[in-house]
Amino acid sequence: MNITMMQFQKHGDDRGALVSLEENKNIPFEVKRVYYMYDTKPDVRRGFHAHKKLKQILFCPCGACTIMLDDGVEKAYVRLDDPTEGLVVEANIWREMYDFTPNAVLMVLASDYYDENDYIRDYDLFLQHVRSKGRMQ
Ligand code: T46
Repeated sequence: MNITMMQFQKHGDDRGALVSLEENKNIPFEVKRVYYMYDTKPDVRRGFHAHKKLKQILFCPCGACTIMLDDGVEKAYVRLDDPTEGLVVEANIWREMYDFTPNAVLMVLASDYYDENDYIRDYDLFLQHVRSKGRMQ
C-alpha cells in the first residue's frame, strides 16, 4: 500500500530547532482541528477505527510511536520518530497506534472538526465500507 510521508523543513540554529506548519502551504488542506495525545501508558494500543471523509497528518514532535495503517487489503507500519516528518492518513484507512515511548506526543492536523459520525469503529463494517467503495469505482 502507498504511504505518504511528508518531510518538513527544520529551521535549526544554535538555540535548537523549529518546524512551521501552514495550511494550504506545506499542509495540503485547510486545517480545521489540531489535537495531540501524550502520557500514553505503556502497552496501550489506540485508534482501531477509520474515517469516512477525514484527512489527517500525524506527527511525533517528541518521542516516538508506531502507526499501523490498513486499507482493507494490505497493512503498513510506520515508526514516527522524527519531528520533521508527517504521515498522511487519508479517509477509509483503518489505523492503530502503539509502542509509544514515555515522552511521546502524537500531534494530528485534521481537515475537519470532530464528528463521531465520521468514524467507523467496527473492523467488519470497515471492510464492508471499503469493498463497497471499490465496487462503485
Ligand atoms: C485518529 C487517531 C490518530 C474529542 O472530543 N475531540 C477530538 O478531536 C478527538 C480526536 C477526540 N475527542 C474525544 C473522543 C474520546 O472521548 O477524546 C476521546 C479519545 O478519542 P479516541 O478514542 O477517538 O482517540 P484515538 O486515539 O483512538 O483516535 C484519535 C482520533 O480520534 C482519530 O481521529 O485518527 O487519533
